[in-house]
Amino acid sequence: MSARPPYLKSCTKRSTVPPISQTLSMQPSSPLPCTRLALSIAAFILCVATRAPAAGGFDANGQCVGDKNGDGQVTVDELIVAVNNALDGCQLTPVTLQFRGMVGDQPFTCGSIYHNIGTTNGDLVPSDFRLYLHNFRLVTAEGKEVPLTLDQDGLWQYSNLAMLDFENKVQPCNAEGTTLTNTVVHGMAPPGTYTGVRFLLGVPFDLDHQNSAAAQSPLTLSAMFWSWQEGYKFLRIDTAFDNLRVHLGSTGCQTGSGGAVTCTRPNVGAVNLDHFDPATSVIDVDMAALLSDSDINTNQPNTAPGCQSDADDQDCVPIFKNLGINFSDGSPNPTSQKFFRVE
Ligand SMILES: [Ca+2]
Ligand SMILES: [Ca+2]
Repeated sequence: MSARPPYLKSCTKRSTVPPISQTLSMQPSSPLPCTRLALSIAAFILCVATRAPAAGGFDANGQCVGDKNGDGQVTVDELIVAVNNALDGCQLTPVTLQFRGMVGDQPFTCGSIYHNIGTTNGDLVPSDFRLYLHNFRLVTAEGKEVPLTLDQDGLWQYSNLAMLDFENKVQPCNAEGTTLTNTVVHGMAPPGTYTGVRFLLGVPFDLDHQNSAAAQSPLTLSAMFWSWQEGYKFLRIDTAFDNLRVHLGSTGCQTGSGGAVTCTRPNVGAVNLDHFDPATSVIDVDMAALLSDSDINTNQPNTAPGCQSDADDQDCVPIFKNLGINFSDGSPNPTSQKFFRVE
C-alpha cells in the first residue's frame, strides 16, 4: 500500500479537522469529508499555482481561482471562497451591467434644461426618468444567449425584473420622485466571453398583472403603477411644465370573468446590444435619442401631452419606434430601437 500523501495527514481523524472546515459547508453525512476537503484544497492550490489571477474568482477557462481581487496574493478568505466555489462546481460568476441616464451627450440630472431636443430643437426640462427591464441575457461571440440570473436584493431587483431609477427627487423631480437612484443590474452568469447583451423593456406579464397587494419591491411604487390599465408604467418620463410625458405600458387590458387579465397591446420593447463587454461597457439610456424624431413643442389635440401609449395618439409613433416597439400592434421590434446604446 502506498504511503498517504502528506496533505491528507491532518484529516485522518475527524477530531483533527480544523475549524475552517465548518465554514466550508461540509455535510456531516459525507463518508470521506476530510479526504474530499483535502483533495479540493490540493487541487485548488495546484490550480492557483499555475494560473494567472483573474477578476470574479474564475480564470478565462471558467476555473476557480483564489486571487479574486487580483493582487497577487491569496488570503484565507479568498481561499475559503475558492474552495467553496470548487465544491459547488464553479458554475456562475458575478456580472454587473452598468447603465447611465443621458440626454444626448449630457448626463441626466433633475433640474437641468436640455436644448436642441427633437425635430424642432426644443427645450426639455425632465422631471422623472425611471424604467423597468427584465429577461436579461448575455450573448457569446457565436450568438448564443446565456441567461443572467438576477440577485434578489429586496429593493431594485425581483425575480428576473430590475428597475433603473435616474431621478433623485431634487426639484423638479420632487413631486413623485424618490431620493434613491439605481444605475446597475447585478446577477450571476456562467463564466465566459460575452460580446452582447439583450433584455426587454417592461414588466413581465405575470408580475404586471399580479395582485398589487402582493407586489414586491421594486413593484411597490405608486408612481409607477398605472391604475387605468391595472398594470405598471414600464417607463416614466415627465417634464417640469407637463408639456411632454412618455408613459409606456401595456394597453387594451381587461380582466375576464375568471380574473385573468389580457392586453391587446403588450408594448414591451426588445433591446439587443452588440459590441458589449460586461466588464467595461456602459449602457446609455438616452432621452434625447428617444425623442429625436418627435416635435416636442406640438401635441396632437385631445391627447395626453407627449405619449401615454394610447393607440389613438400619433405622438407615440416615433417614440415607440425608438423604444423598439411596433406601434401598430405593440409587438417588439429590436431593430428600430435607439433609446439604449453601448458606450
Ligand atoms: Ca429615485
Ligand atoms: Ca399626445
